[in-house]
This record gives sequence, structure tokens and C-alpha cells, in this order.
Amino acid sequence: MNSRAERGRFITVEGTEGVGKSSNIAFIRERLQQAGIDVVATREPGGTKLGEEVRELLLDHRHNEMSSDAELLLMFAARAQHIEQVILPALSNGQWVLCDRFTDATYAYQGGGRGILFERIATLEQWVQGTLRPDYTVLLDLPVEIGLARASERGVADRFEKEQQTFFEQVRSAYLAQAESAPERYRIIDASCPLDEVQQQLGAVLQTIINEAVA
Ligand code: Z5A
Repeated sequence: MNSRAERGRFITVEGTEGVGKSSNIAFIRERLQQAGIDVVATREPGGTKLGEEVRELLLDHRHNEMSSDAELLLMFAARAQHIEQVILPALSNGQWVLCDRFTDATYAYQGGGRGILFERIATLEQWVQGTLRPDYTVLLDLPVEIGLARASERGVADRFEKEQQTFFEQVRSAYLAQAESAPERYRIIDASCPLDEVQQQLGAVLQTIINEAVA
């Protein structure tokens, strides 16, 4: 499929706490590979040596004093490195990039959750990304209380996971508003179902994405 080295596709996966991103990204990657697609799976914040170090700062609960603007700028600092070092080279090489969170998370968490003006985020988006936007965004969506109950079974909470339910309600609302404003890019999955049903939905969505790519 990538023999003509046409630009690859950029797929991002988003959702609030406990929606099952980790559980489903491996499934998405495998489905794409089964279709003969060369996939680079990566994540934000992170994806590069520098970005992973920035991630540690961002998630470390010892930095509870971090200001919202510092948090926003660190997200974009890690993103700038990720785009230059990983995302753009892969896409221009014809590979597909599957990214666990991207700028929609910034609108949802720093915009919806922390209350930073969307215009301010859009300025950084334009500066750091130029014209780069995801081709498809899979939003795993479920009621916040279900996600928090699932996530509570994991280990020690990081700096974001310590936020209250209202914070995650604002994050979810921001995601749903973004999905509504960009229906051609977003694919919403009901993540409240058992995992096999979530993956049935994902399988159907991926098939249409693959069909569109080869059409
Ligand atoms: N962040 C930000 O603020 N701004 C930005 O621009 C970016 C990120 C890029 C780290 O992200 C933090 O960075 C994140 C937002 C912020 N903070 N939060 N919250 P992350 O993506 O690395 O962290 P995460 O949100 O905790 O994602 P995760 O580790 O992938 O977890 P998950 O989506 O919550 O999924 P999971 O671990 O696969 O599932 C949770 C549990 O539920 C687990 O026990 C599963 O077995 C179970 N599960 C999964 N699916 C099901 C179903 N269908 N039924 C029942 N149980 C299930």
C-alpha cells in the first residue's frame, strides 16, 4: 500500500480517564498492520527522548504547583519535538502514524479542564504544527464515573489522575464539542461497552478508514 510513498495517514486516539486507550491502541495497530499498512505507534506527551522527559515532569505529582500556562507550553514543547523528529518524517515516508493523544487533548484538558482560552491554544497549534492536523481522530467516549471507576483499579495516580470528577466532566464536554464541530475527522466509539464490543465498533471504523485510503 505504501510503495508509492504517498503521504501516510495520521490517526489520533483520544478520551478521558479510564476510557481504555491503552487496551485499544494495540488492537488498532494490529488491524492496520493486517491490512498491510506500515504503522508507527507513538504517544503524547512523549514519543521522543526529550518528550518522554517532559512527560515525566508533567505527570509528576510533586509538581502540583505547575501553572496552567506552564503546563500548556510544556505540552507544545514536547509536541514540537515529536512532530519534527517522528510524525512528519514517518508521514512523508508513507507510514501511518497512530498517536495516543494529540492537540485535541490540549483543547480538552488545558482548554476545557483548566479553562485556558481556546484562541490561545489555537495560536500555539498554528505555530507548532503549521498545517499538520490529524486525518482521523478516534474518540473513546464514556460517562466520567465509569472511566474513573475503571482507572481507580490501576496503581498510583499521576498529577492529572488526581483531579476531581468535575474536571473530567469539563474535559469530556470539550471533546464532545470538538467532535461535533469536526464530524468529518472524528469517529466516536461508545467505550462503555465490554471490550469485545468496543473492538467490534473500532473494527468497523478502521475498515472505512482503510477503504477511504485505498479508494
Ligand atoms: N494530556 C493533557 O493534559 N494535554 C495534552 O495535550 C496531552 C495529554 C497530549 C497522560 O495521558 C495525561 O496527559 C492525561 C492527559 C494529559 N491525563 N489524564 N487523565 P495518557 O494518555 O498517557 O494517560 P491516561 O489518560 O491515563 O491513558 P491510558 O493509560 O491509556 O489509560 P486509559 O485510557 O485510561 O485506558 P486503559 O488503561 O487501557 O483502561 C483502564 C482500565 O479499564 C484497565 O484496567 C482496563 O483493563 C479497563 N478497561 C478498558 N476497556 C474496558 C472495557 N471496555 N470494559 C471494562 N474495562 C475496560
